[in-house]
Amino acid sequence: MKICVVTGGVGGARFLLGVKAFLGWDPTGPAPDPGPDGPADTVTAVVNTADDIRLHGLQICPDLDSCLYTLSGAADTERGWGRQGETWTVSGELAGYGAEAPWFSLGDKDIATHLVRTRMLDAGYPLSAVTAALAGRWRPGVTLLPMSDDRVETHVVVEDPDHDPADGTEPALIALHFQEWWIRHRAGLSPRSITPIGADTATPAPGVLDAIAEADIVLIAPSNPVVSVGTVLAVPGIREALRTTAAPVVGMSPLIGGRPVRGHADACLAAIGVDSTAEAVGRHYGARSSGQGGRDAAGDEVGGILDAFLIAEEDSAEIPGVQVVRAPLLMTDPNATAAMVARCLDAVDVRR
Ligand code: GDP
Ligand code: FO1
Ligand code: CA
Repeated sequence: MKICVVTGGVGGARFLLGVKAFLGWDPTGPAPDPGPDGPADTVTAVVNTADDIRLHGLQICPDLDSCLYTLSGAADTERGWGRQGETWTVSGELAGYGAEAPWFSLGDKDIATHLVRTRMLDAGYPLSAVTAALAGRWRPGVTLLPMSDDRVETHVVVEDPDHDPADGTEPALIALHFQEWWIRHRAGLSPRSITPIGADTATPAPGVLDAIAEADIVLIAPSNPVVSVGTVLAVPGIREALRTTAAPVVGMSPLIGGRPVRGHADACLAAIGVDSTAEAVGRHYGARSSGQGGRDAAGDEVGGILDAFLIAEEDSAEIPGVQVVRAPLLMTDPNATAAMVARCLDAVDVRR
């Protein structure tokens, strides 16, 4: 069967480990060799690239790299990003020079990935080709497609944190790159807006629309609904592809008991006026069927993308036009996640 997954980084990568486990694959190994009539099963991930950042002249793609490293067993599973067995010599030296963004730690092994990627990009290869080349080494088993080959960057508008309230003026508004807001400020500055800059003129990367159209099922990973899933949906054509594919579309809540399992999705949801509840996230994604709206990051009414939505057993949700399924939603290990995948298929009567 063909499974297509819309995903961000750390959470989505862990979800993809479960998709591989569900198919009986080694979660951190390559896909099984295809039989004489081609592979029995394929998994294609449409990965968020709006976290990407250029630092020290290097193009860094956090979500693609989290998927690449996690699905090949090279990731530091505790941190969730970057390589296991990492050293930080170059990063320390960069800080010694007062180089930019000391709050963004770059591991020595990780830097090699950015050097190879940047060289290929500078030679004119699109990000999708670069990603395929990097996957040639790591063999993640899942086909990793950037959502777009065009530059899209999430920026967060906040009140200037250096503003001195005593000087009696209003604080200025400044736009921070998502990574600075997320890491340096730990998402602690309340966002006036979160915008994937460049999304409106971006086009889906090669293979993205086909992967969605030809899938037997599309799964929306329990990724950050705003800065991982929302940014993918912001690329023109992708939301429409999800609304029109013959495949059922099943999502799942990244919140359990009203809180993100990790990270700051609640701060992101608040920025777009969505409550941190499974129900609110499900309604935000909206129903494919009755056209009951989802809303985009700007809050505009747009067609919904879901047929079904998994929520944790302790939660409840009423989502017009969407079948709600209660299931254990903690991705404690690939097999637990595989059980979630099985519940997604059951919910929409998709058989292996
Ligand atoms: P990022 O791009 O690195 O932030 O990672 P993602 O956006 O792909 O995933 C982050 C989201 O995954 C967070 O909002 C978490 O709440 C969610 N998440 C992480 N672990 C789990 C889990 O075990 N279960 C569920 N349901 N969500 C999880
Ligand atoms: N996350 C951090 O919290 N601190 C870091 O210093 C950091 C460095 C970093 C370097 C490369 C990379 O691919 C990811 C990195 N991340 C870091 C994670 C990154 O912020 C991710 O985008 C988030 O996990 C949200 O997607
Ligand atoms: Ca991300």
